Amino acid sequence: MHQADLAIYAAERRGIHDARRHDPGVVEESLQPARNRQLPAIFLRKGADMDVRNGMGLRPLGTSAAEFEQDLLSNLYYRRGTTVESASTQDAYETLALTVRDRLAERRVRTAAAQYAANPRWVYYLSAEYLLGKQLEQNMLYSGTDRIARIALRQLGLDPDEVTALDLEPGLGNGGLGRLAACLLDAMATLDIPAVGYGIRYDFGIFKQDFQDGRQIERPDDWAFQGNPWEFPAPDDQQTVFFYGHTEKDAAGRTLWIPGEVVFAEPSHMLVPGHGTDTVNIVRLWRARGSHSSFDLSRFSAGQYAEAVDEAVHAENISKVLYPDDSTESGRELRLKQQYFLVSSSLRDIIRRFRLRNSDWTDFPKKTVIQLNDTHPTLAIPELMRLLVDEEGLSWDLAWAITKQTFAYTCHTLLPEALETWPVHMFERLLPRHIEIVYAINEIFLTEVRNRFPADLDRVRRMSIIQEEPERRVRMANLAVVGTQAVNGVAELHSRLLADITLRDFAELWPEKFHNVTNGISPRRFVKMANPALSDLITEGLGGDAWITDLDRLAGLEPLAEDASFRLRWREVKQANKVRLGLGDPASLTDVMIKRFHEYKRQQLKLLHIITQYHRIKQNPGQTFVPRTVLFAGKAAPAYHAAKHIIRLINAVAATIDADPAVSPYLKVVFPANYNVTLSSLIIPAADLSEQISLAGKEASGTGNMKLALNGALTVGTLDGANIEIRDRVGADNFFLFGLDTPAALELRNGGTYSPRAYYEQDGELRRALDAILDGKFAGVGREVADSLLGWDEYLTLADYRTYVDAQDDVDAAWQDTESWTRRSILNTARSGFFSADRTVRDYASEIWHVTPVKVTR
Ligand code: 26W
Repeated sequence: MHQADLAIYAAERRGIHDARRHDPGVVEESLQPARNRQLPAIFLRKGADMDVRNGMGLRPLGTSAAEFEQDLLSNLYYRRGTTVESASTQDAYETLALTVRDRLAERRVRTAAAQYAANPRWVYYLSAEYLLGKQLEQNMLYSGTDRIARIALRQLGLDPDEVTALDLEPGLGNGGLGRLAACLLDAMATLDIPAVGYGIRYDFGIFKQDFQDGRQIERPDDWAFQGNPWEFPAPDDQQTVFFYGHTEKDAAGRTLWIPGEVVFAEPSHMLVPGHGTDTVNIVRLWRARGSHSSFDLSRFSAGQYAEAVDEAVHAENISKVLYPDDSTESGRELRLKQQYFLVSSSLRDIIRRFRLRNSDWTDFPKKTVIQLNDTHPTLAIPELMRLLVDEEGLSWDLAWAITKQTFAYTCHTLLPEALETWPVHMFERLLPRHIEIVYAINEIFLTEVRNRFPADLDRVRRMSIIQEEPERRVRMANLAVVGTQAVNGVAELHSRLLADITLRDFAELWPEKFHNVTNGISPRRFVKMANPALSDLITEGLGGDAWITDLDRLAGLEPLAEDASFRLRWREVKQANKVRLGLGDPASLTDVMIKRFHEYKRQQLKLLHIITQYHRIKQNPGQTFVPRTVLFAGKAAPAYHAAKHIIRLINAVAATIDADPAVSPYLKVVFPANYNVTLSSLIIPAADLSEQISLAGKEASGTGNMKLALNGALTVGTLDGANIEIRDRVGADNFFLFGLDTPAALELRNGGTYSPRAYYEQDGELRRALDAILDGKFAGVGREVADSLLGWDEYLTLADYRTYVDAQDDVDAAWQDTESWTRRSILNTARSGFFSADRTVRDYASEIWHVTPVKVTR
């Protein structure tokens, strides 16, 4: 916004501010379009007489293939403006998407009506990342149109697989945190919980990964280049977001923020259907737009084309691209801008929804619970304070009481470098009002700490939201704990380590605030959709498909593990899934390690086992070995060079083995590029062995481990994250355990005695493996990897090498007893019902959210 406009704007705010000082009812109409919009009568009609279709006089959408075909045709003509003859496959795809979407949109209307009528307590999930996966197959399944759609397409002479192949995957996340958010939204809808997910509609999602001479290269992910048929833009719900500028005190001593930059946040939402219910919630994603006057016509007509759009580009940069880091903070100001953009627009939208049915602020926390998905949306705490105190005129104390009751915080990591802190100077420049509010919150908080722990200056220094040394920074995790009513980890061990170590001071001050909610996954996405053959066998075995929304019913498979014919069919399904994947020999043991690359996840340890096996096969030409296909998949953050060295070495080792006829019959390493939700759904059903080998105490939970166990893979893993709970439930006999546990790892790491070289000296196989790398045996690459392992070896890879290789020998031995392996595979599935995201959401609902479902009537 031009200086001139900003000045007018500042005057207007001062005007409103003064006006409001006298009459709080005054609202900035000019800024907030559509506020206090009257609810259409239909929303106010109560209960049973709520027949939307007839209330809205709409013909019900057909459920037969013929009626679906009719709708396809009319959408092709009226919404795509083309005919069957001249339709492109993209036309057919968009038309199919719209025709399926309509059936969910009808439910959405009824859901919105039922939820507004109920005026419930809402769950708002604030996340900087969502890995939603492809939408078409999901929405066809949830709308029950998958069968009739395929028939209708064929009727029109179109190939369903060719059309559905055009579906796009919104890659608006990095890994575990983003996919968990999507699984939880799916479960909230399936459990009829009134909920809205809020996020950012990045123009460019997680980069596309490719390999060039074994190196990872990144390409921009222009995911919605062809448009996205699954979103509903809602420009009339646009919000205004401020940045920079300064604050002023008015005569009454109230604070006014005069921004230096004003950006518009335009929302679009995607439908989040529940399975087996009519509830359809939404995820609302914000996109940054320049203000109306951000295009400078005078400059344009002067030929200054770039300058003319400079401001608009500057504004739109905020939601341009997802930050591809998943463990190290970028520290970039644009990232902080993204985080504030998300929370300010979302809170204004949340307040708009609250105001539709409520007018007493003290009811706000009764009607609203906001879950912060890690520290990334923590600015929501000072932002709600600013809106309540500065804009709504509430007293500080009332505002603070409301704020603390409204928010809850989930921590997803234990890595110190992943706990975000922002420089105070950046805060002062970008968010001048928020740093004032953070200081005020900190003052109140530290007073409580000093009262409770008098004279414990160290504790005050540790707990302060403001880090003083070496640089003044805002500790977002501390702010998140102080400003919320509940804090949780994502697996039992993780939550315990948070309370005992990472956030110990806070757990001693507020023990009642700390909870555990073990992660879960969507059985619809990762069993029903990813593994239809297994789903059909399970449904047959259990005599019905109620398990899809009641996963504990999988326990009914236990007796079938003793049934040889059921075991045979179980193996046939796995075999078919391997053939479908088409990577490696389907008869071999498919050993899978799929996750983001990070040294704590220890893909380097898997590599040492592969090289060891390679040497064993080379040195024992006559001996037979269990044929294995080792499959890696995953991306490394572009700036994470140590992880990229590991990727390069894996590709070099894979090529070396492939080229060696003495070894390749027994060992193959495959590394499909561009791991994402779609690829995970292809790999997981084909896996025999699940690699969960992180250093104990480092992986907060893991969710891939749950997906693989539910699809019948056996786990080789450490006592880390949710591995522990998986092993406790599937049984120690059905899990290959190895390695140091957390106390032993902490002891070895912090005891100052750990010498990786000692392990190299004393273990011949380990030495030969590392020497092979150092001697350049694998295309001369990997020296950096070997050097770091023989140097500091941060994640004790060499210390766990021997027990890991021994565990892998146990795997080979177990694999050779096919019937017993299949039995253990069935028991893994049967005993993993606990890891449903539905159970996770039920835990959040009963322990933290205290919400009740709203049934959507037909
Ligand atoms: C500041 C950069 C950044 C970005 C993302 C730091 C940390 C993150 C995420 C918290 C990392 C993440 O995805 N954590 C994973 O969250 C999953 C869901 O709870 C867990 O299952 C994984 O163990 C955890 O690594």
